[in-house]
Amino acid sequence: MKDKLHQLKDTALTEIEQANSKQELNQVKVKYLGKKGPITEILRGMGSLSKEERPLIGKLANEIREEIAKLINEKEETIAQKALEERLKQETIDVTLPGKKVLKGNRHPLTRVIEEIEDIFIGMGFEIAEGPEVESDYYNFEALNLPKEHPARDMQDSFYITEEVLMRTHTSPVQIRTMKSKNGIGPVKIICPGKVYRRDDDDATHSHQFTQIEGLVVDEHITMSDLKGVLLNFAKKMYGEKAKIRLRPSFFPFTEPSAEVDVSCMMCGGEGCRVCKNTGWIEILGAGMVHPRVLEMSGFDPERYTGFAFGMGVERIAMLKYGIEDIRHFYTNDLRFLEQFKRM
Ligand code: FA5
Repeated sequence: MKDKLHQLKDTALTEIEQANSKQELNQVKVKYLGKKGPITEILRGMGSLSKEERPLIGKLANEIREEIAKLINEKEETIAQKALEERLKQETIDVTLPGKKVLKGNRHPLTRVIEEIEDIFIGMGFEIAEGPEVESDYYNFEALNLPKEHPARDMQDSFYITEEVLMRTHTSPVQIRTMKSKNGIGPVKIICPGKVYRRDDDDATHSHQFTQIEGLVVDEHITMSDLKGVLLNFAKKMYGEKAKIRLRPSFFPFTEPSAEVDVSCMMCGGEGCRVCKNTGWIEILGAGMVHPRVLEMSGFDPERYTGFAFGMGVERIAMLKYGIEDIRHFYTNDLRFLEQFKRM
């Protein structure tokens, strides 16, 4: 019986030694320490032993069972430790590997130009005013001296929502809203940047949605020379100290007199080139002295107050600044185009 127990111990030790996984070790545990295992069987058959043998064999069987259990526990820990080491090895972070590049966005060229223009005018004491893109016929046309059926409405083909509501065709309605909010008391000195909409066919220089910046100054003793001075300063800040401007007579129902304003060609410095069609000048905005009727309709006394206003297309200014030949580049969001403005 003694020999049988020692033999049992030897095979159990070999099997524990050879077990390489938790499952294999579990099988060994069940085989030797389970209720139907050989040691339990020996202990159960003790009744057939002699009185002297019984305590000896009982003691030995218990010792061997304890030793097997101890070894199984130790092996369990070794296997768990090994598994942990294996996992840690696999999960090791290699800090020397190059990191994943995080793509950084940049400001849209139109946003840049809007901010640049805003900064120039803020530097001259202007404030920024905003208004709704969905506008009433009254603010977009009527209050700007463009009554219904006025032929000059054809200058701005419109997207109507109802008879009385439309997508604003220019930023000029913000002039009216601002003047009305002042209850007839000057001064007013604002610029109004924002999106505008026209039923124009899209081509290289026209878009059905584009951006304008409007300017308005109303106070006592404002003259056309104030308008010229402000616009000349703007041109110099935007296109360089050598920039010149010229005013050509024009017509807008909301200004009298009205003018188209040209800036000396920034490509050739006024010499004449393809961009300025050899004239040396490029048209950048419309302007004029606020029509007395517009002042009156907005609550200002035209006997006391005068004012000037101007409106420019931001895309046009940006195209000239960066040499962009097609307005549609601003809206198609082709990264190859946008990324060129990353470092500017
Ligand atoms: C106006 O919209 C007047 N409200 C400007 C103004 C304000 C004049 C205050 C006097 C006093 P005009 O329709 O010319 O004017 O438009 C102004 C600028 O918007 C143009 O010079 C041009 O640069 C730009 N523009 C006009 N239509 C389009 C279009 N479809 N796509 C892109 N830019 C356009």
